[in-house]
This record gives sequence, structure tokens and C-alpha cells, in this order.
Amino acid sequence: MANPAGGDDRKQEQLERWRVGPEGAALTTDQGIGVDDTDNSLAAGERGPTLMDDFHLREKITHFDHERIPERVVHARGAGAYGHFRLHESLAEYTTAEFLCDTSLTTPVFVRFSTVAGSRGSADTVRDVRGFATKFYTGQGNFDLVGNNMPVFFIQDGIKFPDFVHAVKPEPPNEIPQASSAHDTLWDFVQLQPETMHMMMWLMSDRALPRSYAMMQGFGVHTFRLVNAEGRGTFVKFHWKPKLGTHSLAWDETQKIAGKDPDFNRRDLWDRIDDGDFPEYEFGVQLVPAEDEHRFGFDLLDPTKIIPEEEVPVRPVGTMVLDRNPDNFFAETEQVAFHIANVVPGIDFTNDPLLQARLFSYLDTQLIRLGGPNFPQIPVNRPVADVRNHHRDGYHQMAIHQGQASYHKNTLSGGCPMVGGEGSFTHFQERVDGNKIRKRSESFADHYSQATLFWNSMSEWEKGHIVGAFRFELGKCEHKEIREGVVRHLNHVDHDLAVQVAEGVGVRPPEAPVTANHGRVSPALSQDNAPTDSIQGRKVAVLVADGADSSAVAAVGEALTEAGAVCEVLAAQDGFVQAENGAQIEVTRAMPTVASVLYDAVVVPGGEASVRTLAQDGDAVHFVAEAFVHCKAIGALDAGIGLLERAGITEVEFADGGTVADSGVVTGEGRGGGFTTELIRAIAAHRHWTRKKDHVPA
Ligand code: HDE
Repeated sequence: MANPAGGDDRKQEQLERWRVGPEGAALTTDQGIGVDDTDNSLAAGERGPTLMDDFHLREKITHFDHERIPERVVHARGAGAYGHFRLHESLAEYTTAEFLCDTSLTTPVFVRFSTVAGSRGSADTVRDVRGFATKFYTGQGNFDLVGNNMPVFFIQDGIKFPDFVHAVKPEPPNEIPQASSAHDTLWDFVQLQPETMHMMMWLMSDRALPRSYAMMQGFGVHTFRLVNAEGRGTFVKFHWKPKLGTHSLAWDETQKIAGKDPDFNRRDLWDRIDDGDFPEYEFGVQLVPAEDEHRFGFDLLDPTKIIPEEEVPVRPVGTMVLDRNPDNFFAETEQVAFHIANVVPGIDFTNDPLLQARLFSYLDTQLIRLGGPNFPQIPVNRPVADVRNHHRDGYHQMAIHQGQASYHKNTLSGGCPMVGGEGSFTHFQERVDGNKIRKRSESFADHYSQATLFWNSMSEWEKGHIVGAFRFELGKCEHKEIREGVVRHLNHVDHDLAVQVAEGVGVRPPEAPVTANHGRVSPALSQDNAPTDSIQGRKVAVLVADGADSSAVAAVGEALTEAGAVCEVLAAQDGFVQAENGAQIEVTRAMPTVASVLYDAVVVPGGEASVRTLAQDGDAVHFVAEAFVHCKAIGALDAGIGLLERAGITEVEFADGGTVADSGVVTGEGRGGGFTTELIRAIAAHRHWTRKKDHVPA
């Protein structure tokens, strides 16, 4: 069976067996018995009691009563998709994992993106880390790369994970706040656990507010190990880089979206795949030879550290395309079970103490969440590789194991299944020697210098957003001594940062730096350097009323659509508006049902009467003003420029064929070719963060 993006479809073929459609079928009970009435219970008389005989009623209600399973203790809110991984460059020199060696292979995948702290029904656009978990269904078994969109973590040792999660989750007395780190317990934890500082810089940055799952990096976080045919190990960090670049929403925007469309990222992923605009990521590796283990100024086993890309470049070796939406959220996205211990021959672990604790946690958590040890048999979790072993029985066993022997060794089943077959997993042989101790290695002691590296690498606008985020989040912390504690740590990161945050949260700014800022930078960390050459999947609103210039609407729509954007025509009401020339313009959505925060850009075409009406419509004026304040591309043609003026966006100039008057504001007369070219460039830029916007109320 072919998939839309071409390539291997073993997983989809396997899933086909389990898919159940409603077409042409009669309603039955779970026992396959036809049902004559599912609207009225069986009762003794019209107004009489319901009868136990009604097996259909009992089965229907019982099944309903048991529909819920526990949500994930973290990463409860998620969205998933199937896709394919293609290798471009063989890593056979480093690993025996076939899917990383054989460039002719295509490997089916399932990816689940998630937020961490919120409940299953929480909003997508909260400030949080995003999970980026990938299940590779390889011919050698499942490999799960259970990563995040940030390359470091809050803690160094997994034993602190329950403490950390308890601190960030809603507080115990009242379960407030939902899906937010802006509360006392989180900051209390942070001030007492300075190893969090690097990750807190990422969390307070725009990385925590992704515009789209298709515009988000992914990181394996830990240092793993690749092992080649000779048994030689090479340290590796795994990376995903989105083809569309890493782009984020504005903080004010995320809060509004959380109300207007809490499913914003989930919907975006679904719509992109539905529209054939498949999210694509480059898979890269940072490789460190075993003999270089100690050449860095930090410990490779410390998950609060990155290896700067400038020191060890990320080598792109493959591409992942997400090309199929699930059929059923519960069956697939909810029941998918990732486990960091799912590795294939040629990929192995290191002694990173965070990674080690995860090796235990993921299997354990699935047992309670999915109700027993047979969850790997759930369709989405099944490997495409053969499964043969002596595991037996347990809740929800789906396999009918044949044969007398369910033990090894045996003669009765001919010794099968046999151990040590070709390609079986052999653990990397690492010599270890030590006393049993509870002690953090000295090599894990530096908690600040990479937080400083991150800060130094930010552009001015990114620094501004980080300061704003600290002021907001820490400002919500009621206990002044906790705010003071956090500011003291920030002063170890950067004095200016600490002073700016202190001033915003009402604590005395530190007088002097604790240590001098080392001044190092890693340009790869800044989103200011993300690619901005595409408007693929960007959502553009075109505002119209009766009297709009229909040829301008069509021309702009055509140009943007051709460049890959999704254009929607908005008017006060759904239906049609009457164009200047009497033609009808179809309205995609009524303005009150949407909001500027759901779009990447807004365009106001000409037509005197249309613009006059829009200028009298508070929704339309606010739409433009808000898009301006959120630094989005804005285009206006002819009379449409009047709406920009009405919205207080005054710094516009005119020029033949269109021009960028204020960064990202494109105006034009007579929609000359220059207008759409400039507009496309302005939208591709993602946001115009340095725009002067304080004079516009929105
Ligand atoms: Fe997880 N994590 N985690 N985590 N994690 C879970 O497993 C855990 C950590 C990550 O979409 C749970 O099936 C411990 C780092 C993702 O289904 C649980 C520690 C990273 C997902 C669990 C960590 C992650 C999870 C909850 C510290 C990035 C969602 C439900 C030792 C590299 C996977 C589940 C999905 C989910 C434990 C730290 C990523 C409880 C104990 C570091 C993307 O097992």
C-alpha cells in the first residue's frame, strides 16, 4: 500500500487489520448480536421499572462507565501523527542499527507531541516544555526517541523527578494553577535547586511557546551511545530540526489563543497533514568519539548541558515526514506507549543518571496507564518486526500462543524461540568500578555557565522576551523571599538579567555581579537565526465587507496560496459579500468566530465602501491593531491603508508597487507585482519582533 509521501508502509498495512469502519454495518452488541432498539430501555410497562433482562442496556452503560484510563502523569496533553523516516547518510561506521545504516530503507514512525504540566484537556499554548516522542518501527524492533523541544532538563538525577513534577504541577490544596509554572511551588523548587537554571532560561524563552509543532526543534537530551559492528562506542546526541525553522508565538498571543482555540497546536498539526502540507524534520547527530569523553568543560552525562553546535556540529543524516493523521485519538495517540529503553542493536545508553531513572519509569507507568503487561500488543505499539518469546497470559492477551513449551530451554518446541539469533541485542561492554554511594559527581557542579551561554546567545528582542517572562512568572509568586532567592541565582547567570528581573518583581536588585559573564555565545541557540524563507502553511486573514475589490482579493489569495499559505476571507457575517464590481466574494469565516491571534498575517484589500464599513467595525479595527502588536505581517492595498490608519498604525508610507513602510507592514497601490512579493517576504519572516508598537492599543 502506498502512502502519500511514498515509501515503506509496513506499519499501515499492519494497522489495517485492526481498523473498524461504520460503513453499511448493522448495530450489534459486543457479542455480535443485532440490536433492535438502542434508544429505549427494556421496561415492565411504559412507565414501569427497567428490567435486568436488558443486556444491551447493561453492556452499553458498563462500557461507558469504563471508558476512561488514567492520563499520563506528565505529558498528558498531546497530539500524534504517523510518518516516515528516510536515511540520507549511512552511520554504519558508528552503529549497527539498520535504519541508520541502510540508505535504501524507509522506516515508519509515529510521533506524539505534548505539553508537560497540563491535564489532558488543558490548552496547547501554555508556557511549557513540549514533548517530541518518536517511535521508529524498524525491522529490528521499535526504537523510541522520547525527546523534548529543549535540549536540557530541569534536574540531573531522576530521583528528583517526582519532587520537580510535584512542584510544577497545580498546587495540592486547590489544584491551581492549571498548566502553568507561574506559581510558588515551582519557584521554591527552582531557588533551592540551582541545577534548574539552564533549563529555566529555555523555559522563560520563546522556545516554550511554539507557533506550530512543524516549527519546533526536538532533542534526545541525554548523551546516548552508538555501537558499531566491532563493539566500538561513540557518544551521540540526537536532534530534530524543522524544515520550516523554529518559530514562536508572542506571549500575549498565547494567552488569548488559550481561550479562542485551546487546540491551536493540535489543530495546526492535523490541518497541515490533512492539507498535504506535511511537517518535515531533519534528523541530525552530534558524534563524540569515546576518547573525547572528557574534553569538554562539562560532563557529557549531565543532562543540564548541551554540546554547543559550534563545538560539535550537528550532522544531518535523515529526514522525517509526518504524512498521516491517526484514525482514532484514543486508540492511537492516547494508547501509544513510549519507552526510552526501547532501543535496537547499535544504540545503547550511557550512565546519565536522569536517563537511568527513565529506563525504569516508562515501563512502570504504562502498566498502570494501560492496565497490564500486554500493552505492546495494542496496534499502535506493535513492532513491525516479529515478536516471539515466552511471555504469557496477563490482562488483554491478544496472542494465541501455540505449542507446549513456554519456557527456555526446551526440547518440546524444538528449542524455539531461540536466543542469540542474527542481529540480537548485545549490551555495550563498559567497565564500571565504584563504591555504592549517594553522591553527585563534582563534574556536575557548574549550574550557571551554560545558562549564561544561552543568555549571551540571544538577540535583543529574545532577551526582552525572557525578561518579560521572568517578570510575569516570578511576579506571580506570592512569597517575596522565593523571588529574592531566584534573583540571587539569576545574578550568577548574568547581572543585567538579574537586575531587570528584580526591578519587575519588586525585589532589591543585586548590587554587583557574582562572577564576570564569560562572554561566550552559541549562535545556533538564537531563534533570530532560524530560516525564514517559506510561508508554507501560514494562515493569512483577508478582511472584507461589501464593496471590496474582488480582483485584489483574488490576486492576493492566489499568490499567497501558490506560495503555500492558507488564505481565509473574513467578513462580519458568513456567506458572501458584494464586491465593488457586483461580483460575489465568498466568506470563509465570520470575524466574530475567529480572532487575529489565530492568523500569521492580515491583508486589507481596497474598495472604498468596504474599508469604510470595516473602519466602523470594532472587530475589524481590533483585528488589525492586534496583529500589529503581535508583530505580524500586515498588507494593505489602496483604500485598505485607511483601516491601518484607523487602527493607529500610522507609520506607513506609499510607494509604487508596494513597500515595507514599517517592518512587516506592506502597502501598495494598484497591487503591482512588488506588493505580493514584499508581503510574502514579510510573512516568511514570521514576526517583526523589533517593531515599534507601544503606541497601538490592543
Ligand atoms: Fe519523561 N515521562 N520522564 N522525560 N517524557 C513520561 O511516561 C520521566 C524526561 C518525555 O508522548 C511518562 O508514558 C522520568 C526527559 C516525553 O507518550 C513517565 C524522568 C525527557 C513524554 C516519564 C523523565 C522526557 C514523557 C509519563 C526523569 C526529554 C511523553 C507518561 C528521570 C528527553 C511521551 C509516560 C508520550 C513521559 C518519566 C524526564 C520526555 C512518567 C522519571 C529528560 C516526550 O514515565
